[in-house]
Amino acid sequence: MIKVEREAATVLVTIDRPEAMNALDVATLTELRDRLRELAADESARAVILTGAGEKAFVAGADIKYMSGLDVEQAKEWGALGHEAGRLLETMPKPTIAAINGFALGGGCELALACDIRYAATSAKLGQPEVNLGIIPGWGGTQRLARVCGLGVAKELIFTGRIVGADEALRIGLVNAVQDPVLDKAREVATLLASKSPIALRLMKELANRALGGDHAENLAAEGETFGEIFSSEDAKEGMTAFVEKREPRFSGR
Ligand code: DAK
Repeated sequence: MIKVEREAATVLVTIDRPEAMNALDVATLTELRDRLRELAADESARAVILTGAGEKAFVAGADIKYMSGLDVEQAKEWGALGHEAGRLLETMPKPTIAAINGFALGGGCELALACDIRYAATSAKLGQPEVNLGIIPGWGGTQRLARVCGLGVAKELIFTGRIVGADEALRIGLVNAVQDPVLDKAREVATLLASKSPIALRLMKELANRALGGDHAENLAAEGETFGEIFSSEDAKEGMTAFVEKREPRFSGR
């Protein structure tokens, strides 16, 4: 099951399937996709944290027992559902933060990779062990791991299926920071982000998502255009006026 808890403008989404180390079956992944869709459209939610219930796992992957019975068409549908959840985390117009406790393997690591920012507990263990099952990462792992850690690191990890601990994950850039309790760190940053202009955050996320693909010159032109347009927002006026008046800004999202 998926728990959604609001704390002011931040939202904590918890994947809670303790009997299987929070591994994702169809019901859990569908529920996660549906909750993420709602949060993407909900303007009162300004930052989203994704975590796994309990101490042992963020998400131990796609449910292997379920996957073992799939035929080609069913596997493609299963892949598409995971991709949809990942794209929502990656493109929803607000920051998404993975708070990784324990195992984040296979589809679990891929969901974390789809988030904008990743924080890990010292207990975190991350990797793409699909190769050991005779399959490949199917929810973005062959693409996003390379975007986050570089192609050489990504190829080593997906080819070998090697699991890395929190310290190595930090060293290779797979996570942004390691801290216990990891939820405190995620909440602190989510609260900070929720206090910033949601318009600026949305536009920065859109532009940053283009940084590693497409035409560089076009992407820079899009940045220039967007930079100009943001000057029509109340938040831009408020931010710059507050600086001049030596006070804290109050962003309305308009
Ligand atoms: N699926 C189903 N059940 C799982 C599971 C998983 N991924 N991971 C753990 N469990 C279940 C165990 O079966 C066990 O259940 P019972 O046997 O007690 O009923 C329970 O959780 C506790 O696990 P263990 O007894 O094994 O606990 P340990 O502490 O000894 O070990 C572990 C924890 C996480 C190291 C171990 O459970 C493990 O290795 N789990 C599998 C990890 C893994 O390989 N994850 C990657 C899954 S593959 C695609 C779409 C998606 C994907 C690929 C392609 N397309 C359609 C293209 C994604 C693939 C994956 O995510």
